[in-house]
Amino acid sequence: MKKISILGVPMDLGQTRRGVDMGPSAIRYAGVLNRLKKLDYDVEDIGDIVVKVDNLEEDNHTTLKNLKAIARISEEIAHSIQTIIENKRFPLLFGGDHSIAIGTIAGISKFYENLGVIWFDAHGDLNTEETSPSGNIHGMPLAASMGFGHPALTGIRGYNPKVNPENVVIIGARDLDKGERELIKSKNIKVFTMHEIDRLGMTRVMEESIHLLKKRTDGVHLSVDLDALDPHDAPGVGTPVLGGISYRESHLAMEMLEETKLITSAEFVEVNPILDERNKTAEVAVALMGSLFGEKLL
Ligand code: EXY
Ligand code: MN
Ligand code: MN
Ligand code: MN
Repeated sequence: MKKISILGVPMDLGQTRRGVDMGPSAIRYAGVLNRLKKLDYDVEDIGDIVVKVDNLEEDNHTTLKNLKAIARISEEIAHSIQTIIENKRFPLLFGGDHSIAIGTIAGISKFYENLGVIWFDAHGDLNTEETSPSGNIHGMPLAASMGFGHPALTGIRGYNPKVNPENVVIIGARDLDKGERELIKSKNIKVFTMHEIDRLGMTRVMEESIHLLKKRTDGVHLSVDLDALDPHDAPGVGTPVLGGISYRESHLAMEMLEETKLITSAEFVEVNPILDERNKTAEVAVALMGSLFGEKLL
């Protein structure tokens, strides 16, 4: 698809560190529009979803922070995505914290019989109300998309589940909670932890991921949490974990995805310019988009 629609979601309600709502601005400032236009795409920036919490909105749920507001905004994200896909354009979202993925996947999934998801992340984002150590919804979007968790999160757009666990591949994990490990085992979710990346190399990890999803799915959503990368390369994230994917490995992964033309939608999340070093993490995100959309040196 040579037509891309950019949608910003300045949402910081899925966690407690302010500043990630400035992620879409930071990514735009890093020059994403020109970068993609140079690759000959028809790119439109449709602006940002309005993320506003009404004081009157009752959000006194104790274990799921900002549940009502996140559920409401997820519906809006899903609605906007639906319009983008109906217009036959590629949805490219900028977060915001990772809770935005609940709305993204809810908007995308009904256009596919069998949606696949590639989830680059230091974390599993597989918690539910019962297993979450924090109550932060950005640690739950992948579970919610597979139908596990609070109905207000799993039921966006009125259907559930959005993704079959067999169609999910997590890459870069190195910080998983007990309940997340149990879900991975019981649902047989494919996870390439940093151990597998070290051992097999990114080439083989991507070959296996692509092979698995190619035969099973008719569309693949790419969700890139910048904390998948090593904090030396991507310091501007709210929940950094040492020992991550290198800058070069992450480019290789994007380049291999580009070669297969497997990806049908994408989001780049958790860029927090307040925690960053001179917009480095937003620039990394834009560079990765360059590779994902076909930038070549020669
Ligand atoms: N597993 C932890 C929690 O659920 O609170 C940390 C989650 C961080 C989620 C980040 C964005 O990927
Ligand atoms: Mn995440
Ligand atoms: Mn993460
Ligand atoms: Mn590059």
